[in-house]
Amino acid sequence: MKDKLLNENSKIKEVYNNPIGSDIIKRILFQMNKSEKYIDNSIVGNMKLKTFGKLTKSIVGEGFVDVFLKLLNREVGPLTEDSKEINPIWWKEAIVYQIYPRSFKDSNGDGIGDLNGIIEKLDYLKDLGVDIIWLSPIYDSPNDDNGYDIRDYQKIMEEFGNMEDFDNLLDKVHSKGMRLIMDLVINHSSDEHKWFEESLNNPDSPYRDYYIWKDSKDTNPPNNWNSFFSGPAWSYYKERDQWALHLFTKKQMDLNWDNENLRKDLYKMINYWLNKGIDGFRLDVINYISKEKGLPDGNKSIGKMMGFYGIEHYFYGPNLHKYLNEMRMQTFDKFDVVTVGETPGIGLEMSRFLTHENRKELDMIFSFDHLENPGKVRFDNYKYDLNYLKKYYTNWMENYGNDCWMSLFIENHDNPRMISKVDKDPKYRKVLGKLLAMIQLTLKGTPFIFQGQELGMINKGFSNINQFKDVESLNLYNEILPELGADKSLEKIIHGSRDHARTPLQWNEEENAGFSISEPWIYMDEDYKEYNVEKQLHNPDSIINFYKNLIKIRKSNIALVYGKFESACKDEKNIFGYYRNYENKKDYIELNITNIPQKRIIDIENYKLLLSNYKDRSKDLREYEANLYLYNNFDT
Ligand code: ISL
Ligand code: CA
Repeated sequence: MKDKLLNENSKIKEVYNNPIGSDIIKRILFQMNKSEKYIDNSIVGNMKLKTFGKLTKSIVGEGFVDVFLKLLNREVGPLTEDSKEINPIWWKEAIVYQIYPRSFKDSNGDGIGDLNGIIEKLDYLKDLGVDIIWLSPIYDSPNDDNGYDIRDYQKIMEEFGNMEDFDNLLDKVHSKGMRLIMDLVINHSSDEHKWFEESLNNPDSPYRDYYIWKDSKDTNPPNNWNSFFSGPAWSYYKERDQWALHLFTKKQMDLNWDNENLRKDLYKMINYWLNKGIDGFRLDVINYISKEKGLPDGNKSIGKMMGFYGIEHYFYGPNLHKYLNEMRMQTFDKFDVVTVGETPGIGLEMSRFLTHENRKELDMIFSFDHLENPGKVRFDNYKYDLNYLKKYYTNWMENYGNDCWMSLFIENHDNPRMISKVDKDPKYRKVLGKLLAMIQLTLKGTPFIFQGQELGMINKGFSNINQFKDVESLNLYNEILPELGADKSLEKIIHGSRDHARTPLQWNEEENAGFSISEPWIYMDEDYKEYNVEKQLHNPDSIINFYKNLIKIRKSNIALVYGKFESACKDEKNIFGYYRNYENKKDYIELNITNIPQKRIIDIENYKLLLSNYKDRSKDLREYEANLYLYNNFDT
């Protein structure tokens, strides 16, 4: 690799041909809402990196080229030729369902969901067609960030139950033929974790160096990095006369992965859970674990553009691949389990390095580049254009390769509901919910359904800042309040708050939506009276039943799992059409991704309709119409 190192005399097009370079350039263009045609332009393409740096200095600022080169020249090693065939394995065929335990089902009437509540509903999940359940964190935690701040990795959060309840849950999940994966939050721990307390207070502690400590820089924080949840990423502790790094809240302290003993302790803890028989992990912000040596200041332009300073020094850090491979060999690789890494900011090419089967790092990752339209961020008020989703998925379907496997998701506990992003008009809620299901369950990859998605849940009718619970929303509100004033600040929070996804699952039309006999821990509106599980299970035309049918079809139709993706109308706007081909089987998926009727592009005469979100047939495609066909022209 060494002879291929890029330097400041390299041309922009060479940089673009480097996998990491291509990801970063695409990311920047995305953030600026600029087309990739920029790079194809031969004047730009032939420009040397240093010239580009000089010309754009007023935009990208000092030092940009250096930072960029450092990322480009990360030792990532070559990838082998793409395999001809996909390696079949259980988790590629599975349907995953994400549970946010606090809001799934309350069994003991304290208004908070719990493990026994989940046990009560296992038959519901089984019946839906779920194969793997992913639990957001259930470990002991002071709940500064709803369990993503872990105090004790080997203890269950009291509100959720105890270890006996957990063992019981795991047993029941397995006895029903499903699997269970846990959330693993190891970029940081709670400041109430005993490691942190020791690291802070005891100079002789073996845990002294388990966190990222640094001296002041002229009485200021050690660098300009900021937290994802407002304010600086550093807190000063007088006990050590030093600052500790926290990329998230003040109570989520970043662990020092460069310390070998810390890594060993983490692997021990991971093996504790694997030995219990769980089936894998979702790894929280796992691409942030390795930070650049010396923790240099973040580039100001990148910081301004991304909204966060310092990110280029840890989102794809120097030892990331090494640590992931080491962790896998010490833990996961000894068991038959699946891992999926949550990796904000990681593009397709980097992702290939993280998930390529030969490299033994992660099985899948969550890429986030499809959750907002180009140039937009979560807190912006805009209507999401599904043409972008089509472009994003088409690119991944065509270029991710047979040795990597994609995770397919459009919602999780960190994002507003997808239906609300695309079209708030209630008359389209049902067809749109089904269209989104059709996309997610017919593409190549493992679908991750977030609780409530199967009901077509939408954003909540929040109207007052006091209704919000999420630390991100509350911190952001306080940060923007002085400049924007109360009304505008509230409006922004309402657009982007993670709390939209965190309200109780709507089970029936009884009080508190059948979630709890007491008032739930978080606000909920009246939507459950119409949109709830019980009602939908009884209605053959409901979104839930659409999901159920779709999952059944997928499971009996191997082309929908391993079939090759073939675009049917790549360049036509407003229609998303594709085939899934597998030996002599072929499916065709036809989607109108707008609320305006569209002319059909592919003649469907020889196709047999398997499922549609409209009852009758028509010549043109109606608003958000979604059809799944089987090609009917084979003899077998
Ligand atoms: O919301 C974000 C920043 O504004 C996202 O970048 C998000 O924080 C990121 O996807 C990481 O999320 C995960 O780690 C967080 C936790 O709050 C989220 O719930 C979790 O999914 C810190 O542990
Ligand atoms: Ca409870």
